Amino acid sequence: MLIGMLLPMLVTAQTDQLWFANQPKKSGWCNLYSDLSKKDLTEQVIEKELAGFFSAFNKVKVSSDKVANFHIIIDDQKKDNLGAEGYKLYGKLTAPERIDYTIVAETPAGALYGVYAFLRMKKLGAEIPVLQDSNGQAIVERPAFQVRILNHWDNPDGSVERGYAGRSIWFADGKINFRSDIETYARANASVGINGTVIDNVNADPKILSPEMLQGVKTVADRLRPYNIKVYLAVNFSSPAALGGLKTSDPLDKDVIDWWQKKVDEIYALIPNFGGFLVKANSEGLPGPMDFGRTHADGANMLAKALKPHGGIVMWRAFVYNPQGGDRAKQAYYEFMPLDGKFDDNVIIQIKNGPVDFQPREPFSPLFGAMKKTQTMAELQITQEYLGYSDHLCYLATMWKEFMDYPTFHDGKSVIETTLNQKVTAFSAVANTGTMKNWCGYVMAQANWYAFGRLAWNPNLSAREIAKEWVMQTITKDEQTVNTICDIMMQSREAVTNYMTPIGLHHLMGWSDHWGPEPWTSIPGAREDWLPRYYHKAAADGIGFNRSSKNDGSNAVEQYQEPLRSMYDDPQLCPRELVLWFHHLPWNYYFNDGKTVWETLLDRYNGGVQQVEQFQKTWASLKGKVPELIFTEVTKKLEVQLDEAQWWRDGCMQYFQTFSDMPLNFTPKYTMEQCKAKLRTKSYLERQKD
Ligand code: GCV
Repeated sequence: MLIGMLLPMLVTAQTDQLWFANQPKKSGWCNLYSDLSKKDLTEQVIEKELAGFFSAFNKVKVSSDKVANFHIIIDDQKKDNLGAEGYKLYGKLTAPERIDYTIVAETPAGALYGVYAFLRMKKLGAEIPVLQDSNGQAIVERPAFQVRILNHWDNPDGSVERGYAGRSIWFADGKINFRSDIETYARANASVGINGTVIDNVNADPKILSPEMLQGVKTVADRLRPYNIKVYLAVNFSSPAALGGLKTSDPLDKDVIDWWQKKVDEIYALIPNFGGFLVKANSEGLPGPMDFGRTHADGANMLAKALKPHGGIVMWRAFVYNPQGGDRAKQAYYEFMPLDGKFDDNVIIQIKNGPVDFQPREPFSPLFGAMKKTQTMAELQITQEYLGYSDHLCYLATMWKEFMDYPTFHDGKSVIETTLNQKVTAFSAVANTGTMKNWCGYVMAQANWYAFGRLAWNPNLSAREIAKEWVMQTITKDEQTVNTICDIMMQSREAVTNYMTPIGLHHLMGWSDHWGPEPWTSIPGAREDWLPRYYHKAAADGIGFNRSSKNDGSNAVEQYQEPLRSMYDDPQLCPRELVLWFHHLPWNYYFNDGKTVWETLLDRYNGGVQQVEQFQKTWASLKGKVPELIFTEVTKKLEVQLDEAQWWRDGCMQYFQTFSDMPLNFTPKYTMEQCKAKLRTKSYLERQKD
């Protein structure tokens, strides 16, 4: 009992240390014998990690049972087929009370991941198998994806597009200027298996490729390399003209091809392990091959050919839409499907999870599985652009798992399976880091970074398992408290969806800053597909976007494989959670549970608010059981979250009521006028301050 009470106090709540915060006291001894050469920088990281964990650490020269009790074996023969980043981990009883550990890998990177797995298991109190002989059941792990990569939307001036945790961790004043504690970032990534980072915004500044900037990028690459993290750059397609002074950036122009080739060679001379390019082209006003009458494939392949001799790849984004194109949700499919099979083998098409834009809930993008002769990868968003910024507790792994595991009915594969078994495999997410001391602006937002890495390594892990791992490493190991926090985390995304955009509503948020409810927005001259009314279509006759095949619907359902197509096409069969995504329904339309659309909306909006109230109560019960710093931070953030949940409910339901003319069943905290004024008074930039 006494121990139980003391435990939380022993925990140091250094949330700037991310999931290394809740470190156990050092104990035990480690005499490390390693096959890795002393000069290997990864070897140095391994030594540092082990020395930080054990109370006595030595390097030994002989792998003898008497001396070494921790062995790192590099398996040149590749007997275990571990691949470039896999590892095998086991313990062996070598004397009574003495277990020696062995990590086998083919590369230093594999050994590094083995060490992080060992440390994680030790910290979680998990059993490392102890073998009688080396043929027993060791732990053998290989990452599911080759490229497990963060996308930073950081600009050279130090701002972060959709960043809610301060300024850029990479840039300031037009130059590279990374956080002095960047090793914490590297270590955190490596510990969950993230092995790539695109350090600049996809809305790329051509200057990123200037010689001065590249010198800076090299310093970043050098710092991350020991942690097996490669640097990639997002590039602007018009760089040959904008930076190189050429007359054109046409991908079939010989001078343009030469320019890119020289630029790529220049990069590799500085950064031999450079990963490649990420490209946003012909999207949201950015230049691209279509400006020159060429295709996405022409553009991507031209860059791919320049990178190929060095082993680099091109991640070409499929986030494209234009106001003339009809239903925005259909456009990426229209543009990319005709190009299926036309991309080089070091090009991979990077597709956002949903067909619109990282909304709290979307169906999966129909491109997954449909592009059968093209390599594809998913792009998730860790930064909570549409999910309450770094103010709302919203554990995203449940959303990602829903997406990843969804059946596409293409060759019997789930969404995520359609991106495996390719020559190049990758999994990406938009980072939520910034200069704030705790990196993410909210300790609970760190869990999403952690979860992305873990899922990129192993998509079969469950959201709850990952939450548990994270809580135990970050907050507490007390079982009951861990479970309580996990319960909140597991419900949190559904709560956010309920009070923001339930049953398939989407894009109701504020103009430009994407914060707060603004279904009423009307900006003179604005693109229709940037306004909420384009998406909710609330009117006297009902609400929702008709994407069905009937009654002049956009027929977006046709982009899905049967039986999904028929299921989405019928409002009674369509999952309730997506029904207003695919259907425009009368306010008094009855679902088969006997509730109308209006009643269901009331239930969900009220339910979301009540869920946050419940989170508050549950969290309050943890006082004294979690570190005070974290207790206070979450308490304060939940107050903000509740207020904003009420704001969302009040704003949306009172606005919809102007069309439905049906009664509310709650007393709003805010009038319509107050809902609108709130948006104007609380500045988004203010909230971004460090
Ligand atoms: C980086 C959305 C965001 C933009 C972002 C874009 C993209 O539109 O609001 O900030 O730009 O997606 O993913 O390219």
